Amino acid sequence: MMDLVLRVLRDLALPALSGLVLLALPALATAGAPSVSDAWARATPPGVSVGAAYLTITGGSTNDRLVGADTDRASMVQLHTVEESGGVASMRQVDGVPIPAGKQVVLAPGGTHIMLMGLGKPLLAGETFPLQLRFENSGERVVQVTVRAAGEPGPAAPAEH
Ligand SMILES: [Cu+2]
Repeated sequence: MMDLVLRVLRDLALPALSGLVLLALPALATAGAPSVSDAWARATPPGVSVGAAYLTITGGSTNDRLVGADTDRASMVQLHTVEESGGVASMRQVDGVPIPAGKQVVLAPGGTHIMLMGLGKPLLAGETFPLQLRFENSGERVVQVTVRAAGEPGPAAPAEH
């Protein structure tokens, strides 16, 4: 198999070969990257300009960090955690969420979430929208976020907070 690949490569003209190498590099860079599943958000009522997105990230073959996100639906997107002090829960912006190799990290209501601020229009149950995630080591990736009705628990968060 390798012999065949080498023979094919040898037969290719040099420009085509360098093109192949350019194509192969991004694929190599993302091999073993974290995987993302169950991206969802709760529907927002009319007039409310903030929302949150949640998802499950499974660490790849090396440690990584979620360092940011972006979507056309919101003018500003931040990573938030929820902290409790004196019985009061409050949100705090963080500059990254560690994604240890092979470990599952669940962003869910009551905990770490992706805060969507300045929503141009409400998030409607049943629709989906693209969310771009930025990882420190494995780069950018776009996931589709499913909007769920306000009373509906998320796939990774059966308990209501
Ligand atoms: Cu928040």
